[in-house]
Amino acid sequence: MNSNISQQFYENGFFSPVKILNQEAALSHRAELEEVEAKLGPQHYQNKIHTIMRSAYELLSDPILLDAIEEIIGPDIMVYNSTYIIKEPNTLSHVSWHQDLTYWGLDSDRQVSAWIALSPANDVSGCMRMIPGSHLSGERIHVIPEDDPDNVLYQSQTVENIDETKAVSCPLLPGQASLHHGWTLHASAPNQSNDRRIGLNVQYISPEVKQTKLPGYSALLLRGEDRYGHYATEQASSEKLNYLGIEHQREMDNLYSRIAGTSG
Ligand SMILES: O=C(O)CCC(=O)C(=O)O
Repeated sequence: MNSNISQQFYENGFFSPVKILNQEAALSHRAELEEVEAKLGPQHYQNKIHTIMRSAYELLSDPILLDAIEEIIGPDIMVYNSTYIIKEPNTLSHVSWHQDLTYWGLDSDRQVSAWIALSPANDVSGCMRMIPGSHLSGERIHVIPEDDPDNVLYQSQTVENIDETKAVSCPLLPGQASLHHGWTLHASAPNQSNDRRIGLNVQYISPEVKQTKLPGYSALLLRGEDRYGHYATEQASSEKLNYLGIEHQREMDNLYSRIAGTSG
């Protein structure tokens, strides 16, 4: 474990890579996801996926990852959301330059996002790119382009005129993760490889952080204590695939897209 995670994170706005699992273990998590996809159809961008998939919960609660998160936001850790972000081989799917906190409705930046690779993420497959230090300048203006159907983001929100010569790629092997701050400018290009680019995106918060846009959102305590009670409680899936939880997961997915799918 790298002891200067927090220092680098707050200096650069991201830290990468954190080595969580070996490649074999990561590939078995990929196989679990692909089994679920064979049963339920595509799982790209399904929010709160850890409430129906045990594998997603195991990944996001991995102790090595949580140790890194703890270095950044302290000992009380909740998971606010998890979603697979999947770019199919040789597709145009991409993510424009943006800052997460612009549209999440959180009242504090005591949060961190992790992106856990389940397949190789690199410049060919469209790994994440970050602008170092961009979190230090706070919120930037986002525009909503008329037409960008291949943009993964709900509203294709985009910060324009980024000096891409400053961008740093965060390549990851399966089983590695990157961590980024909610004000860090980041983006990713299309997947030009012949394999799927699969990542589990996880948002961790400290329990004091409030969601200010819509009531009723839940979160799950992973470590430490929740002394605030801002969130409805939720259960992690105890089964490979929790069929009984699907309806609730879909409701929460819908609520999440109403919260995060509008700016402010
Ligand atoms: O999956 C990607 O390429 C981008 C993900 C992203 O924007 C995020 O994790 O905040």
